[in-house]
Amino acid sequence: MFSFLKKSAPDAQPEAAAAAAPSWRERLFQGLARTRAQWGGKLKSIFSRGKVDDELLEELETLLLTSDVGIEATTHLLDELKKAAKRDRLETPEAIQQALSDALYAILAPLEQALDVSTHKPYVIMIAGVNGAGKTTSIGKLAKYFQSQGKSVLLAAGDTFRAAAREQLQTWGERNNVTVIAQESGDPAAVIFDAISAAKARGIDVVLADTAGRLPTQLHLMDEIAKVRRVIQKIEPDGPHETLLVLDANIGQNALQQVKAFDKAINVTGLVVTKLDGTAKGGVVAAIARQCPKPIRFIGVGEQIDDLRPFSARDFVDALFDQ
Ligand SMILES: Nc1nc2c(ncn2[C@@H]2O[C@H](COP(=O)(O)OP(=O)(O)OP(=O)(O)O)[C@@H](O)[C@H]2O)c(=O)[nH]1
Ligand SMILES: [Mg+2]
Repeated sequence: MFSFLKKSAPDAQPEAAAAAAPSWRERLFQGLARTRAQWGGKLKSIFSRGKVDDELLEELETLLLTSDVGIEATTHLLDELKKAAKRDRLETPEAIQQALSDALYAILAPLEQALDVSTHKPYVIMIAGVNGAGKTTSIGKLAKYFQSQGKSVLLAAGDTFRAAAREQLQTWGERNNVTVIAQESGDPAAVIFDAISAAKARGIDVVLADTAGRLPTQLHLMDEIAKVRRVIQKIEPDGPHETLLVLDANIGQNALQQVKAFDKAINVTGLVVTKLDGTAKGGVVAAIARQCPKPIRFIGVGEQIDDLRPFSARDFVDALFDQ
C-alpha cells in the first residue's frame, strides 16, 4: 500500500466516490513517478539545508526551471517561499517543502474546473491538438468516463485525414458500446455536423468529436479546424460547448505555444494533459497556470481506458510531493 493512500485528503468525499478514489490516486501516483523522481530526490537534498537562504533559492530555481515549471511560475514560487520563510520562520526541511507545496497548490487550484455537460443536450465537445497528442485515445477514455456518469455518448470520426483514424475510433466505440458516426467523405465538418444531427435525433447527452492532428504552423489546417467550428455553430449556435486542446506533457514548454495558437484559431475552453506517466515534465502544468491559464479538465496517466480523470490540484500536488 502506498503511503499517500493512508493520508487521503482531509475533506473526505462522499463514501461512494471515496471507494473508487484509491485506485485512481494510486494510478496518478504511479503515473507521476518520473516527475517525482526528478524533483523528489533533488528537493530533499536542497531542503536538507533547513533554512531558506540564497543558496537554497538558487538551487531550487535551477531545479524548477529544468522541470519545465517555466520562468513565471518559478519566480512566483520562489517569491512565495521567501514570503513564507519570513512570515513562518521555516526552519526544517519539512516546513520548507510544505510551503513550496502550498504555493504550487495555490497556482494550480484555479485550473481545477470540472466540466459540466448537463448544460446542453447534446453537449458538443470538439477535441483538437497536434499529431499524436492523445486525442483519439482520450476520446475513448472520456466515452467511458461520461457513461459512468450516467450520460449517453456518441462519437464523431472527424479525423478524415489519417487512413486508420476512423477504425481507431470505431474500436473505441465498440469497446464502450457507443455509436460512431463516420463517413467515406474527406470533410471533417460534414461528419461532425452529421453526428450532431444524429445525437439530436437520438436524444444523446454528449457528442465527442475527433479531429485530425495538426501543427500550429500548418496554417491551412488551422483554418480548416476553425471552419469545423463554424460549421458546428450552424447546427448548434452555442457550440461547440467545450473545445478541448489535448497536450502531450512530454512537449514541456512547447505546450504554451500550442495553447496560444489553438486558442487563437478555435477558442480553447479546456485542456486535457496526457502522458504524464511517461515524462519528468509534469511541472509544465504550473507554467500553463501562470502563462496561459485554461481549465485543465482531465489528465491522462496511461494508455488504459481508466487512465484519464478530472484534474484535481490537491491530488496532483500530493502525488508530486509524495505527501
Ligand atoms: N503513456 C500514455 N500514452 C498515452 C496517453 N494518452 C495517449 N497515449 C498514447 O499515445 C499514442 C497516440 O495516441 P492517439 O490517441 O492516437 O493520439 P492522436 O492525438 O489521436 O493522434 P493523431 O490522430 O495521429 O493526431 C497512443 O499510442 C496512445 O496509447 C497517456 O496518458 N499515457
Ligand atoms: Mg487521432
